[in-house]
Amino acid sequence: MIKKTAADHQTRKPLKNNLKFRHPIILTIIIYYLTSQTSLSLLLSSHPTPPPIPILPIPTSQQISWQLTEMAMFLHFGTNTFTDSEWGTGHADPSVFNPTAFNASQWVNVAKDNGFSRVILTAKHHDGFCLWPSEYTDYSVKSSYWRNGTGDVVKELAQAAKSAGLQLGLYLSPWDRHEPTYGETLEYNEYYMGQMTELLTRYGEIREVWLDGAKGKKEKDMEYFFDDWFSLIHQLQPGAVIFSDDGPDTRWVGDESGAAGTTCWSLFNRSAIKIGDTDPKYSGEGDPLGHDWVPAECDVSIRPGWFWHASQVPKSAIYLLDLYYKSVGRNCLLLLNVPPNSSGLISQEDIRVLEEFSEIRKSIFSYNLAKGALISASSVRGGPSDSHYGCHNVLEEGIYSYWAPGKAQSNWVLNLDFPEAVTFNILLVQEPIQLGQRIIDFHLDFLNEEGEWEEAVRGTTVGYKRLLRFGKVESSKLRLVIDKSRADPLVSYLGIFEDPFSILGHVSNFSSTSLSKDGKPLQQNMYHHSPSVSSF
Ligand code: FUL
Repeated sequence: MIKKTAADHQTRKPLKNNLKFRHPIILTIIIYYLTSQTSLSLLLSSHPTPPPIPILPIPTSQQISWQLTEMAMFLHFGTNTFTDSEWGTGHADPSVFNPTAFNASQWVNVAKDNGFSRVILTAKHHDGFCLWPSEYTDYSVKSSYWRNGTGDVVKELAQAAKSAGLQLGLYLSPWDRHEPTYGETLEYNEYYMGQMTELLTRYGEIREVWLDGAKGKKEKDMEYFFDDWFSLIHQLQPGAVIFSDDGPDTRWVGDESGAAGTTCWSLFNRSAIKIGDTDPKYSGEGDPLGHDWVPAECDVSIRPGWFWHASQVPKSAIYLLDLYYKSVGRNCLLLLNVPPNSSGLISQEDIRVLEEFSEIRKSIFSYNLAKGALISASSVRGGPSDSHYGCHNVLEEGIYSYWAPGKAQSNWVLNLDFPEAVTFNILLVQEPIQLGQRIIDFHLDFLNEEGEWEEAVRGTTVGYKRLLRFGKVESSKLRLVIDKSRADPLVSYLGIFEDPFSILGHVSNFSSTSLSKDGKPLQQNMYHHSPSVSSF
């Protein structure tokens, strides 16, 4: 009989114990390896790594839904359309308002067919004329000949937008040059809130309320009860975002040219701004140290004026493309004004430009060249096998899937390897803004013919969407490098495109002309505000 030795017993012990007792160094090495991969918990339990902690401030669900719409169409329409003016005096006879071919469905279809998911109407502009039959004044459509005084532009637009599945926004001008109570603080605030209540309770869902601080220089002084207005709006229309110089939900970008700063944070300090007295640089760039989430909206008109004037022509599609890069491509919403004419329709020359603009965008952005690349990352949150945060996510459109690097890394790189060289001049980067805006500095490198990394473009801030244009590059290897970030950077979408339309440095040459029906350039007349008044 062979006697079992202590050593024999030891060999039958599980490997774990064996190692524990006989090879503590090996065990230490294994534990070190597992923990250094930050995936120990994943290996021991089958739970995935949870998402990173958001970095405050973060957007509300209304702000996210607003941002996802990217482009809205502004509709300036009213007595000014018929009197060839911009800032009506408030004394135009209501009978001038008579759009003989009015058709709100045409407006909505033009918007929808050309990529706009929201329309915003001047329910009341500074002249005080109301496009709906307000009970608080006679200065409205009910005193016009249009539809024998029974018409309601807001109602017809609301119905048309609803049937087409478009969101509706309304502009109710605080400055009112007709209303006799204007200047009496309490009375006018009551009047304004009464009108706001009519607009927000009669026409179904309103997704944006737009108000500004514009006012002529020598006009009556008065205080607006903004806090009361904002509370009322949120109470009556919880799904709406409020636009003003300081938000609360979306801020004026600080100019009316349709362009944001090349650095553009959705972070902002509302307390730093007074409505009607903005600092264009602060509003255009936002504030990396801001405590409030208030992304910017870029309002601009397709024509020189906000209202339709027979003498004016629209900007060119190439000019609008430039604006798109400078607004949507800089983390903002583009609010493009397309003023209906005096017959009550959007003019054919504007429609032609919008169609061309839409075709151009489709032809540039319909194919993301990055989809043909093999993508790898410097690290992945949860380890290389955690598919929740893998770099493949950056090719899935939208903001809800994203690449996240491993925790506590100092270099953040996404590599793109193409089977053969690609030619491109546009970079698109998106962040999952629901987790906060993070990226501060980034750049794109390509491997040049000498086999060296060369910088194609460098940028500051990403946010919801960042588009960068640069000179054409041909290469089969690229890398996106995040140089600086407020927290671990997250990338939800990465795009590489070729834009044959934008000739850098030449875009503004297209700004003053547009093509007429016969293809001849039309001359654009710049509209100037009357010298006695100033625009905000
Ligand atoms: C400004 C107004 O003064 C202009 O007339 C226009 O409505 C523009 C969108 O906002 O504040």
